[in-house]
Amino acid sequence: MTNLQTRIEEQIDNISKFTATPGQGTTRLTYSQEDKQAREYIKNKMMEYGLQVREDGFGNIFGKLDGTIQDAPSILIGSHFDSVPNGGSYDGPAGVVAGLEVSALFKENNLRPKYPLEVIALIEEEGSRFGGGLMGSRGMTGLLREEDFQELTDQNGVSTLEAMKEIGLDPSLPKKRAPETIKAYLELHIEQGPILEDKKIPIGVVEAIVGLTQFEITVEGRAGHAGTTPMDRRSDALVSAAHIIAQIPSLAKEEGEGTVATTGKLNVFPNGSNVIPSKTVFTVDIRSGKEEHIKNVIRNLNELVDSFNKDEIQITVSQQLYMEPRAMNPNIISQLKKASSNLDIPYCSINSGAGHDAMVLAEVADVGMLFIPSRDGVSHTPEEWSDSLDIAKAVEILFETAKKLTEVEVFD
Ligand code: HGY
Ligand code: MN
Ligand code: MN
Repeated sequence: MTNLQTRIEEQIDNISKFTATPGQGTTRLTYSQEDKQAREYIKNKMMEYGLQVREDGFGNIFGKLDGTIQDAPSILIGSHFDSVPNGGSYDGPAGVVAGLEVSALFKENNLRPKYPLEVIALIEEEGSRFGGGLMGSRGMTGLLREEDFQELTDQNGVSTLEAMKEIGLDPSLPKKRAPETIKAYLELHIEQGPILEDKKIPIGVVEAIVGLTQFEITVEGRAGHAGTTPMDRRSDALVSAAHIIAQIPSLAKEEGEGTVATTGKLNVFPNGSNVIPSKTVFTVDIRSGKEEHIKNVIRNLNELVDSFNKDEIQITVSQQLYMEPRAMNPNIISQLKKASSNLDIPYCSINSGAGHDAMVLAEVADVGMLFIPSRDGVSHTPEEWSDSLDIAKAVEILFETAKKLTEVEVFD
């Protein structure tokens, strides 16, 4: 095993230890104690690799290698470091570690870039604590307004600002980053699907990322005694929600073209086995490669909800995230492909069914993404695994590409 591969494995393994559910996968919610541990680890690594470390007012972490051109825009390289509940070790950290190792190669080869290289570790990409997702990148690019950020609370009613302060973060630090300070963004991510493994190809060069939207739907009825309330005198919030949820997969199947729809979260109140539920809150996640399909499913979902919004059942729908499908930058795509060919690393083009911070950064900068295979195509589970050899290959490709984009000065 190469030195690079060993360093990659060690870092992925160390970061995976920062979990609230040891032995049951990675649970690292934003601004949690596990976030704080991972943050300290990442910042120490950045310092060890000679980078200037800072955090912004959202808690995004930046490790900068200065360029020779004064005040030049940076090439950002990284990913997120939060997780889904009971997720895997590679979703996010593989990209952060790849960014760190690209910067280490700059240091080892004593390279001075003209444009700065910045390793970034972004918060709340998954939305597992505050909902929606892509929060760190949306905040940094201004897509999420500061006032909306401050309004966000988790399911215990803890606000973003309170949670930040609990782990010693300073929300008064600069938040939105001027777009002109970013020249490009590169991200390595695990594929989270079966394509690369089926094709036995180690690298996917991402062409486009699906559009996605997330809703939180609240159904309100009336609590009652499970034993004494006659069946014809109930306003059962869970039964209405169940009817809606059961029909959501067919909304996506009828739309076709790879459209998907998922209910991943369902909370029942007051959640007593002998109490007729007074309220349920559930999520709906809709994705497609074409925006028209997303809009069609949204329209059909609203019609479905309206058909249950009657008698003593009240239903409210709140949209938490909407991102159009996003193509990666053609110039960066060709640079990633050229670097792969020059390094004799097999690659193919691939589209992303998962959302990524890259789709947000694409609003303000040129963006490129690489995928590596996920074993058995699984992700968002403790079984998630990718080969450090593939991560090392991606690091080499990103290193070649970053040297070009930062216009490294070649000393003869
Ligand atoms: O949901 C997604 O696609 C990503 O894992 N946040
Ligand atoms: Mn991810
Ligand atoms: Mn994920």
